[in-house]
Amino acid sequence: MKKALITGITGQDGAYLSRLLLEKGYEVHGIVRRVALEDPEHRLWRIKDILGKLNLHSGSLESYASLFDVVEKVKPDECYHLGAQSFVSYSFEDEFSTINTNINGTHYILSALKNKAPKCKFYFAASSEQFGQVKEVPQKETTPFHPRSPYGISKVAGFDLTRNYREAYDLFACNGILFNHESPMRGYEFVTRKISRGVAKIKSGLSKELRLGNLDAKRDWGFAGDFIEAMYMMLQQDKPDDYVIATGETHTVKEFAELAFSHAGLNWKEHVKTDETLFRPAEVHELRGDFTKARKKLGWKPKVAFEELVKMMVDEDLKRVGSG
Ligand code: F7E
Repeated sequence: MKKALITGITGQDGAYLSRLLLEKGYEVHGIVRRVALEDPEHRLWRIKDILGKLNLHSGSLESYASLFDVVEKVKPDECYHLGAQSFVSYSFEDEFSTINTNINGTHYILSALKNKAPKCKFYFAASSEQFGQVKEVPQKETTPFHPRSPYGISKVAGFDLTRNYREAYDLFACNGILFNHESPMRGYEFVTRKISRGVAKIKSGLSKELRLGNLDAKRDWGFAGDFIEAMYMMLQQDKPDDYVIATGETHTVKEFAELAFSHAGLNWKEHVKTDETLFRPAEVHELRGDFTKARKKLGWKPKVAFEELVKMMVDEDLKRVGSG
């Protein structure tokens, strides 16, 4: 039985990926913070129904010793490094902690694998935020990086570390440059889930308005359930490589909101208020990914279209607040 180790198993992608790997017959291990183990109701809600099938280990991306211990104990065949401080806005408020945790965490895990499980295949959750002030549209694997946030900078460093461990130490290490990927399991701080939940609360009378930042920002939004399949596929190839995973389509925040509100029979203009304090100090405007390489080499393509994704998220939140 193959063993997989996932950092960030309690997050959106970890929850989808662990289900996929269990279905494929893997023994699935996850690294979680001690506080999460002590408060499973709130912190492990995304993996609540599969907890009995998972092997959770307490550890922190800030502690080399804890990661080393888990890697030594599990000796995984595949490691998916998804854990990070992943909220871009927050990275502007506390750039030191985002940069320290994200860069060191990636470095620690790579080093632990090199020392204790050198045959383990490694996946790094790289990000479209690395393209930042984009040098071309659409962005592909060869597009130069110009990150525009501490988060983006930390991901560029993680990308380079991953590539360097591949080139210098022969580790089977891949970078998945994933564009935004959303689902009903997305955290509330991200704009898509903020909107879908906001719509559900307004529809059910729990709230009247939704405050948003830059409505003109454009993103290439896909479905997380599709994107995690690409992570798995990358580690099943003969050779490690880097891939852009995206839908190739962009939409504005305004379009997302318009569609989400109208799906619930509401007019977004009556409820959405723009709040200047939610604008970012530096924004990335036209992120759109070219996934040709992933399509040709992995045979991957997105299945869920934008409209379907918005409706799925709104429907699920309507159910959760009890008005669906
Ligand atoms: O923002 C705008 C905001 O926070 C999307 C992470 O998974 O994807 C995600 O990063 C856009 C931005 O995601 C609000 O200014 C407007 O332009 O949902 P977001 P993100 O920053 O794109 C990448 C690929 C990652 O790697 C990240 O980890 O929406 N926006 N109004 C707003 N954003 C938020 N959060 N809240 C607003 O009220």
